[in-house]
Amino acid sequence: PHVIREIRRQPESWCQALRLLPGVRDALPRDGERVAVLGCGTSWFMAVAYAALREAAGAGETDAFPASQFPAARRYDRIVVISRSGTTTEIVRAIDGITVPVTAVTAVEDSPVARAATDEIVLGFADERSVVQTLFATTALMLLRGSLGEPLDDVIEQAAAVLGAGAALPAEVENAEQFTFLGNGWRFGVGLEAGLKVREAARLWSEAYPQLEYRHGPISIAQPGRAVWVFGAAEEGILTDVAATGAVVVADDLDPVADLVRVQSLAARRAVAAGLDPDHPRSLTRSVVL
Ligand code: F1P
Repeated sequence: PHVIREIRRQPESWCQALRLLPGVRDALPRDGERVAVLGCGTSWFMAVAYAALREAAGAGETDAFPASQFPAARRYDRIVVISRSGTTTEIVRAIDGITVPVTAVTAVEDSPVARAATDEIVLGFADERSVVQTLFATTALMLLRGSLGEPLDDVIEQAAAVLGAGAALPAEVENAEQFTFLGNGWRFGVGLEAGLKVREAARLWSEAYPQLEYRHGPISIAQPGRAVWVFGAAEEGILTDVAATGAVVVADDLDPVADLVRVQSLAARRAVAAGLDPDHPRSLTRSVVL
């Protein structure tokens, strides 16, 4: 499958994106600007992660929306749109007629989204053959993390180590029938993306919540044979509550994006093991155009 090759190319692609950073700074939000970040599907989840990171970094108020839900009457200083294809209808519609600067992060230069934007960051080297996004999404997020001044060498090393180790997950996790991803702040965005990979590629049920939200009902379906995967440090009590249900818990101190690479790889392996083509999920096209 293409997706397996694309998953493996991620660390190298992130390095390439970070080298671009000095040249694309002018296209990125300035400190203090009030920013809305829009995307659909995977790109929305990357928007959720970046918005939380930017706000936590003190760079300015930042909101993320699925492009179809953008409240057009709100006043922002800049809109950032993330779209691999640059053709997604909801994004094209959301930025139509917008008068503030629009930064597009895309894989395709000559696309409707790139043409409508005032500034574009084109990550052509991170474009993918698979319908399921892995490489473009994480490359966009790593570039945006780099733009906030985060040191990322360790993350790149962790991801390379994850890929080198292959299937280093306990059998109970590897074979779980259902997955829940928990994460706070920007890790919630990464958790949403992890869940989407499992649904799209492996056609297994999965879900994601902010950590403490999980105890307000969703934990009712935890049971043996299901996995609960925590991104970032676990809140007090979560691990014991989940363990009491018999579900298997995954919690480690990897950077969430490196941890996402583990989930992507697992989703691709599960797809292959089930005889599915992880490059072409049922009922999904490369770009969703209405
Ligand atoms: C986003 C999208 C995702 C979907 C799939 C294909 O497109 O449609 O919603 O999950 O991965 O891509 P884009 O706007 O990033 O091209």
